[in-house]
Amino acid sequence: MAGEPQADCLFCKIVAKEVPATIVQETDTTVAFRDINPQAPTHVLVIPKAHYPDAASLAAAEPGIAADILREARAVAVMDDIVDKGYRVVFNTGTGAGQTVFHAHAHVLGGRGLNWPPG
Ligand code: IU
Repeated sequence: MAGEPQADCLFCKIVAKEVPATIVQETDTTVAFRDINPQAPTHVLVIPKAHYPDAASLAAAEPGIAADILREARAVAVMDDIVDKGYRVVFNTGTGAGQTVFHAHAHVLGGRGLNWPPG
């Protein structure tokens, strides 16, 4: 069923604390943890506890939780003190855009200059 944990999903296992992660924030609906392969001094993933394969399907089914993700992304930036310098929130959506884990997640990146356009 939509939103239910998936047995083969790594991020569902992080939500369930079955796989370790450096969790920095947790709410009723979201978990934020440091990316295992950071691309910037701050690289945190904010994920919904509910399983949706990407941000678009999350937003369609649970717009309130999609908003929670954006609010928590900002809270990560405040926590890591990167708001003044600027930061980026990225939802890779689809294999062609670089999505490799099919549980919706926002990348929060900052702490260094970020180029545009991204690669
Ligand atoms: P992507 O947008 O789906 O490519 O992002 C997946 C991210 O999940 C990527 O940056 C990985 O480094 C990160 N990640 C992680 O933090 N812990 C893990 O065990 C695995 C991937 I697998």
